[in-house]
Amino acid sequence: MEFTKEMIKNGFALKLKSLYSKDLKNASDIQKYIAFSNLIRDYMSEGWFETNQQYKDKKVKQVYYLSMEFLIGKLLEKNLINLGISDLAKEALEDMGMDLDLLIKVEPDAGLGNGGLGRLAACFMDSLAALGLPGHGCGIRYKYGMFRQEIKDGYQVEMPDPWLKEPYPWEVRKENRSIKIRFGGTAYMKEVGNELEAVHENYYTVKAVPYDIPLSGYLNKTVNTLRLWSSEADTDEFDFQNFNSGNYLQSVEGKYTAELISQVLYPDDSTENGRQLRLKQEYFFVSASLQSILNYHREVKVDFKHLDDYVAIHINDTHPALAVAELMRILMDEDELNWKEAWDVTTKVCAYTNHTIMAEALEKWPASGFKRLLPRLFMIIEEINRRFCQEIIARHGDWDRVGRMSIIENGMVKMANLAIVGSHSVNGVAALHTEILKTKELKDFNDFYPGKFNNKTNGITHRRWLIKSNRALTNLIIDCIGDSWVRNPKDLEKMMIFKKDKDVLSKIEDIKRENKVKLAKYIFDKKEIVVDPDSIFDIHVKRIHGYKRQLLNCLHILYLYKKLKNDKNFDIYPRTFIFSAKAAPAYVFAKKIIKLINTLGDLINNDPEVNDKIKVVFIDNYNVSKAEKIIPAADVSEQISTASKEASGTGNMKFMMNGAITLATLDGANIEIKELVGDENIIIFGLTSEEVLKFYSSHKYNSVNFLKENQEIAELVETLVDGTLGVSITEFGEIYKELTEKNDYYFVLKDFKEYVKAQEKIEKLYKNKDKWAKKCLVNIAMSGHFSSDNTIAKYAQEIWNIKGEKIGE
Ligand code: 26V
Repeated sequence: MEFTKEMIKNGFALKLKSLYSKDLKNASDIQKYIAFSNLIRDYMSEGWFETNQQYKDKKVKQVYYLSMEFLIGKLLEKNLINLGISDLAKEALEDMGMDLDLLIKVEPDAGLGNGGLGRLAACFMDSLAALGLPGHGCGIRYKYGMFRQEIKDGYQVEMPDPWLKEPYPWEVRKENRSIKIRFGGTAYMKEVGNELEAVHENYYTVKAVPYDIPLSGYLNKTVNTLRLWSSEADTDEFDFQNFNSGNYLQSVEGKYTAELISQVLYPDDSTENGRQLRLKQEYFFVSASLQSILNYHREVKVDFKHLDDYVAIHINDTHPALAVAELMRILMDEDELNWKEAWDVTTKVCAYTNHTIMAEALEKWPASGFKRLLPRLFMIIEEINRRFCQEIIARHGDWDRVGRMSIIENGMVKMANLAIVGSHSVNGVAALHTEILKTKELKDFNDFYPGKFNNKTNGITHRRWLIKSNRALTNLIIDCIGDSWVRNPKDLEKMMIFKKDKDVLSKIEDIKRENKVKLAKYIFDKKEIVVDPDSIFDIHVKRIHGYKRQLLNCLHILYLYKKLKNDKNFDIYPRTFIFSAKAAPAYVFAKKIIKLINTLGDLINNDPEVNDKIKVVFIDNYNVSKAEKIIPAADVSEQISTASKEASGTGNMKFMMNGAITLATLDGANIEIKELVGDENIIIFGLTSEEVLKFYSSHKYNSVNFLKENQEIAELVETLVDGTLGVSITEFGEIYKELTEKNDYYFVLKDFKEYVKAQEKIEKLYKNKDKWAKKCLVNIAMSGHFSSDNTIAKYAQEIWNIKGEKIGE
């Protein structure tokens, strides 16, 4: 489609009229945003139609990425960039006396995810479409996404996020594609002639209604689909009967319980809390997705014995692992494949990604409740397991091994084991993580299935994390090396020839400073804290978790504060420590860390003896849009997890792409960043993963003894509970305990000295502006390797076996 300014202007005015009977003068901002987004969605509809048509006509193999979370953020600007009309749209609106940025601002940030895992899914969707790959997302349309965080008196307070309060212009409800999902009842096998037939009866059904969101590719005609399922009462069934018999209240209750399923995203990204509804959510969206995928392929008349020629199902973490059993169910119970045929094709279709080795995040369900909720699936899983265990015994004759590998063990259904057994590929998300899976956590499985395990290091879409979020840097790069990198992100490496170019280096510095000024202004507007854009912006943003060690950062700040207070000769280069992060509502320790950060902020920012040297800022309600504001302003990227614990990290890549220097442990993808930029362009410190794992297995680390031998650190730890911080001495008792009685599980104390040294190194390097800018440039130049385009190309080739499809050709 050829776009013109006139077309946009007329189209917009028309939309306002048709949707709201309003013109520009009397429409509200939100109405303008909705009308304008509606117009942009119309522009995508031709591509959307053609894409679907072509996939169908040519029966191309398509991948369906099943994920509990899609942290897609705002879509308007992304879609404008992908259509290639962001400048045109801006000018068109300007002609009408309007500011495009205002419309962008009022769009709700779709926070249908917790953190890295959900954002990765969103980056992957962007890359699939950009590469013209036939791939779609399947997930849940949560009525309430990730909670909105408010800070009151330094504490996190969770507020609901009613992101669907206003109509969401990017989605299309497809009522006619609704699916029925069965829960409860009883299941058994019945003899029919010579065959056994599965019977599932006395179940109740919930209706799954799909809402489709178009996913545009970058300057191509591909528009894939993100299909999110919403749960509704199935009014054809029990509800209707109740209604008829006058039992109105019960029918309303039915509606309520059905709607509950897709009501809210679980805000715990790893802890064990409140999971009753979770299994229901998982089956709900897995069953809806698989039924709809198979309905489609039945319509296009695919031979299900060769389903793997047409379909790949990706299991994003264990949350959709039920896909294995659900696919078996449909193939056998509805399409009459026998067990062997169904199993053969299921394992060829499914692939699984593991995103964590944190034991508490590995899902297990009590078998009894599982059986009650999903009796037919439970039967299938028992049979999968029976056959699997038989094979283990046949091969190894080792019952211990059976115990470790069994899908059902000790009355629990282990989702990771189900996903591994039912998939042809299991991948980790960074080289180290995959290595740990293969040699430690999942060693039995790796021995049993040689070749099944592989690595796919995570990536990020450079279209959002550079082009969209850092326009000035994007323009500078294009001035320097042209724009081939936009399609081939590794071409960013061409920037390396400017390593010694004073002019380019100083432009990089200017852009960084400009971004810092903008963030400083934002911080002042929101928090009334004045921060100096010429100080080092040292940024730690990610979910709060013990292993991510925000506490290590806090202790370092406290250390600087004490030194500045007590030692008149101590001087440092001014620093602004910026944090932004949500804590799981039930994770008490994490919430205390937020209070600690804010307490440090109050203490330090208001103390004239230190506040020209250090400032501490906590930015509320971290989400995708905040990340886009914060990351381009970073000088230092804090990636300081306890080695072995952070599977990959993706924030690390976003910072690098925006020219921050990574301060990191040898964990997750930090290791790969180091290999790319070289030792002189990253600051590494701390225990290695081997050392950490050795300490765990040998029990040789004792934090109380450690504190006895390290007086200075011991004194520092005491300040948490001696009143120095100006709050009750019990306030941080939990944190104190964590470091002492609980033996400092994440090695905060053990790594402290090295962290301080690493921070001193940062300071020294920063003072040499030219050298620092050169390091920034190297980081930017090498960051293209972490574009999710590369990651997705590997998934496509090595796991899914799907090919790019040029739409309209
Ligand atoms: C687990 C649970 C369990 C309780 C209910 C809610 C919930 C939500 C999410 C999770 C999964 C946690 C795993 C996770 O997010 N892993 C992160 O994945 C990123 C993308 O691969 C990776 O960069 C991070 O290092 C890894 O921590």
